Amino acid sequence: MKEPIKFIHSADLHLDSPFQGFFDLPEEMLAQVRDSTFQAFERLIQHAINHEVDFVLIVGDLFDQDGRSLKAQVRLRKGFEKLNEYGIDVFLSHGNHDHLGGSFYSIEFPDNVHIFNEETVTSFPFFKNGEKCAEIYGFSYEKRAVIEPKAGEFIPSSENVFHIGMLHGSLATNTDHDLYAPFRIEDLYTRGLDYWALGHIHKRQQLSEDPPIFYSGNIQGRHRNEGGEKGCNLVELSETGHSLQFLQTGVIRFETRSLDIDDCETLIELEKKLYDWKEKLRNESVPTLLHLTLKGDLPSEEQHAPDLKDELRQIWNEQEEGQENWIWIHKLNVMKDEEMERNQLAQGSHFVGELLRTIEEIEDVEEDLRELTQHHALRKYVQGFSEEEKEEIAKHAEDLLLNELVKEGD
Ligand SMILES: [Mn+2]
Repeated sequence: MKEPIKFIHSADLHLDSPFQGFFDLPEEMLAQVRDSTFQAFERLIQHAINHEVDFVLIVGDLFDQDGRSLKAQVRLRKGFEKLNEYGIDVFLSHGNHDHLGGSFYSIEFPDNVHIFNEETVTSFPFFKNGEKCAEIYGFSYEKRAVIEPKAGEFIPSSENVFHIGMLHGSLATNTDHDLYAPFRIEDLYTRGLDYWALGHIHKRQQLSEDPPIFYSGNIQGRHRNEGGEKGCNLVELSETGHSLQFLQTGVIRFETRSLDIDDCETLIELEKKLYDWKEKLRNESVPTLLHLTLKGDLPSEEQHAPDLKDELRQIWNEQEEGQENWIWIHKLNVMKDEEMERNQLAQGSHFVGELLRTIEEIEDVEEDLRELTQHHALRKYVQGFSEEEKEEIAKHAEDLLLNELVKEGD
């Protein structure tokens, strides 16, 4: 009779993600955003303690960058020390973002932490009350990319214990992400493991029911493409089967929403509509960074200042300071017909669609303009670009690319 085990499957902590491009966020909120990956990690630790799990799995990308910040490593050690006090083990592997070849301060973790230290799949036993009850298999990235398939290296022993695989990689059919350690679901099925803990894809998803094959997703969203609830899996394995529960860890949420404003005839009506709508959104949520699209035309009777959109955003955001579950409109769009068309184009699976989506993902053109703004000849005249100017530069670049691409002939 196998002793049941209970553990947390997490991945992609991306501790100390920089969260660039939030220039106008008030200091207090910005501090909350910048600390969110750490806070989410603390929630993860607290879940492990509250649920009295046997161990925690972290499947790669603990750090956001090759050069792991000292702060991230110290906070990580603190969390692990806390788990150690409660007798909870940690099994971790490194992924493409925090591969073993990166430069970092070598911080010693407590004895409860077991690290997969090579690119070949190896395993650790797990003991409970002196009895071995699980074997955990995994590997770490030794360099930034592991392009070989790894599934075949997961070979469970014949022992009558639970066999768990930790794999940081992507489905071979996934074209949206860098294809690391690619696998097909069939490759994992046939290995005979009891649970597959996957990492790398930040969106939580279940690839198979039995055996359970899961991406837990990351523990904290970092931009608009990582929206919604974020967390980890609480897993229980027993002789009779398994049970799974999602535990939320995200402390700031990214949301992309749209609101119809065709029925608003005045700016006052619009103001009121958004206010009511925002209050409804607030009830269901932690602090939120919102990408909002107003669908329709801004009420036309008023004389429009050229920066009306930005002014509205500022007015709406001012109300949020000091709120506990604030909702900050990070990007505000008003969509008219020609933009609808562009958006339709952006949804296509062709090259132009791909290009438009890539442009949308550029949170901040500052990076791309740096070389220009730091040029000595220009620096004398240009201090930097305003949000509006940057938006205009990005829009202009997009138009230029589109024009070139849809140009017929040559
Ligand atoms: Mn990742």
